[in-house]
Amino acid sequence: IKMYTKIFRAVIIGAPGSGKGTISELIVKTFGFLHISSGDILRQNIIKNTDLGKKAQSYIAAGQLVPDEIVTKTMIARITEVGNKSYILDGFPRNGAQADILSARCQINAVIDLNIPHDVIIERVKHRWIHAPSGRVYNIGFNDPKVSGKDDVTGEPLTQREDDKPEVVAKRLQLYDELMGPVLAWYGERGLVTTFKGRETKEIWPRVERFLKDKVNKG
Ligand code: G5P
Ligand code: MG
Repeated sequence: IKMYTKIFRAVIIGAPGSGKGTISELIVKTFGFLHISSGDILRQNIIKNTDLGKKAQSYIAAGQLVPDEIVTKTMIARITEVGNKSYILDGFPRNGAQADILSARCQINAVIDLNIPHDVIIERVKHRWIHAPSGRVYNIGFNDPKVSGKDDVTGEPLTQREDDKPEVVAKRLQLYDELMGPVLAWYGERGLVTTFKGRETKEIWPRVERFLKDKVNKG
């Protein structure tokens, strides 16, 4: 981790369940970047029943986007707080308006686009369990917790996400295609997008790792 000293800012983009959280966790372990996930931040606020959590809950449960002004304020505050550290942004920006605000605030060095077929995603999220306070993600049969139903680090109970119900997943997938198409095109025009296509994290991660090592070393 110590060998990477240049500040690097990446955005990870991909449909719900495409593995943004999973790949981000591997990036954290390998490169020491911070993982800034809008979904994790919102879910932590829901657990703590903060004002933000109260506002966000019904949108998330319905598979809709939380209003821009709420999310943008929260995410820009977090990015500002992080300051001069390398990070990976997961779940933000989520539409053209958010991408505009982000680009006015900081320069993004790379966009990692995970392209996973919908049939794979629909199957995966059925088996997803999370430790909501930390954002740690498990999957039965792929990334099992050491003790069934318990978080590896805290031993606390795991839960399923309210928005992982099949009908909500379908809505999230549709919304993703609608809103992120233009955002990907916008980043694409600026030469920032690298797409990683596949069905499994074990084939995608080595490619992402090589790509980042290359980018980070080149400076
Ligand atoms: P989130 O939290 O940003 P999504 O919908 O973008 O949610 P999600 O569902 O968190 O994305 P992911 O992070 O891409 O998916 O995927 P993951 O959790 O790593 O992997 C999915 C599952 O597959 C896991 O169980 C994992 O273990 C497993 N898995 C990974 N690889 C493999 C594999 O190779 N094989 C198998 N078998 N399994 C595997 O946003 C949630 C909501 O918050 C609001 C919105 O309401 C949104 O719907 N929100 C925002 N609203 C407005 N603006 C924003 N910027 C917002 N950000 C969040
Ligand atoms: Mg996630």
